Amino acid sequence: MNYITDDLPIVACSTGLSENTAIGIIRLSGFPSLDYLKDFFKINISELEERKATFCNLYFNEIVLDEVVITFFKGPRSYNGENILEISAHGNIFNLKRIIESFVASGLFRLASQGEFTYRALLNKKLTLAQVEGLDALLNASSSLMLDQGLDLLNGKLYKRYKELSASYLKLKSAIEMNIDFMEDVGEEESEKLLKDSVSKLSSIIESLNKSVSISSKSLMSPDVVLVGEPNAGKSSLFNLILNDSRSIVSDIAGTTRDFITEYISLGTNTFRLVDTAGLRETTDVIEEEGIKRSVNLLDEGFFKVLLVNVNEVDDFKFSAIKDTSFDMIIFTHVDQLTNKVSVNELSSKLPQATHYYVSNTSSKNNNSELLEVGPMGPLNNGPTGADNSGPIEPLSSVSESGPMGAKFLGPIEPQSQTGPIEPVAGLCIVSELTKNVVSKYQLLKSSDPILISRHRIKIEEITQVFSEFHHNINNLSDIGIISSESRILEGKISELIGVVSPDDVLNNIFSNFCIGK
Ligand SMILES: Nc1nc2c(ncn2[C@@H]2O[C@H](COP(=O)(O)OP(=O)(O)OP(=O)(O)O)[C@@H](O)[C@H]2O)c(=O)[nH]1
Ligand SMILES: [Mg+2]
Repeated sequence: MNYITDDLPIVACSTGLSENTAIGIIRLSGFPSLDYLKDFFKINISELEERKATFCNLYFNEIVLDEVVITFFKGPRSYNGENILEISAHGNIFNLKRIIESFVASGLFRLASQGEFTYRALLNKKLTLAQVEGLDALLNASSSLMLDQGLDLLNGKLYKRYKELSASYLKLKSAIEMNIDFMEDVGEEESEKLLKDSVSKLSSIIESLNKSVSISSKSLMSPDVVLVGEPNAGKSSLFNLILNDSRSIVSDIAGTTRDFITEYISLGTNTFRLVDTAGLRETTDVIEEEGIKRSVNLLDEGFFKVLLVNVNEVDDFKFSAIKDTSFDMIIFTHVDQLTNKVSVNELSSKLPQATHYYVSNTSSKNNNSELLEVGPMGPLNNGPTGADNSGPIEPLSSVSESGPMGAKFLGPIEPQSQTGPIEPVAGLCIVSELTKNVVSKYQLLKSSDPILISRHRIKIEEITQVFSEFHHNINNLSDIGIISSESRILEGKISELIGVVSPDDVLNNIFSNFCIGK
């Protein structure tokens, strides 16, 4: 797609043509004056007041096409700097198409390309590249985080961080120039101090930007809550419990779920994809193996990772592909089938790392929770006070609550912080604990100012890399000529990030995402 287009007047529907709606908005842009439109409106069109809605008929070849409301935005005080007329017509798809075809058939307008209204706004300096990218994010976002990012770009919040980067770079550049040209006037010590100070300021800005891109954008934009575990651990049971529906097949045949199953859940203002996966085990069955491979991939990319473990089978836990995964939650299931006294804390030490540990049945069965001992647990349980906590937990029935479908929940266990006997939290069930943890992790990541636009992420990574070499050379007191030439590479990258330099492929990439009429 090539966006170096002509400047002919263009027309498009800005509200989409995929289904009938009450109102559809057609936009005309780039016409020389209102007089240009006189054959379409029998009112005194050239006297039309700016930014004021006017009800009138729309004509083509002397025939009324529709009753419409028109609003005129005179360039350069318009969205893209050109004369724009917005026509609110009846939103029947056929009606809107007929109107657009009439404008094109008149020979006075051509159909706009994707994003062409906005492209003209960029050319006419009504929007910066960052704002255009913000619009792109806003129009194509599939998560509330991406919507927020779009707004941050549009209103310049993110751009402010980039400006700070650019200003800090310029300070460094002048410190380098001073070092080359005016060292004798300023003095060696002063000049080197200036250089070091400006490098360290720039370094902290780049570090903070780098932090903002270090979180996987996939996991933030389409966050998956992934349930994994060995066959029969109770993944599908928990999946159904969360959905309050028998969506996934539950059976005592190990390997029931062969491929992953997904459903969307709304928590707060965010939507998460809940994923039930194939039980992890070594297998010679090719199809099951493929299902397991997919499960592990989903886990790697997942936003919130939950490991379910049958509390009776921890010693057998051996699935190597996930042993280095850091889980958000480990849930010990099948508590009701306990036959021997076990220590949850001891069991945890045989499993991958996790932030939270829970004990909960995932199906309604009798329990043997008096056999479950929470603590002491060695290194994982060294809390601040170091108190001994070897007591068995309270019997399940007295402290837990039946969740949907009769699930029993024994309470959260926080090995790192727990010092006394675990007091299971009454009145909670595992589903609400899980959802609470998912939401709070998402809120935490959201508050860390992540940058999600992929072009920005790539540029920030490039800047970090170039800067690290540059920094190395400064620290090693390399030749100031080399430092100066490296700083120019850095400058180029920063300019690209800010959008001062926007190669055609960048523009094409952005605008190819836009819908027609924007
Ligand atoms: N006693 C008891 N049974 C449970 C518990 N959770 C699940 N089950 C039962 O264990 C069996 C396996 O449960 P699923 O939910 O199908 O297990 P899964 O992890 O999805 O298993 P695969 O799909 O084979 O990987 C079913 O018969 C469940 O009813 C629990 O906490 N206690
Ligand atoms: Mg299953």
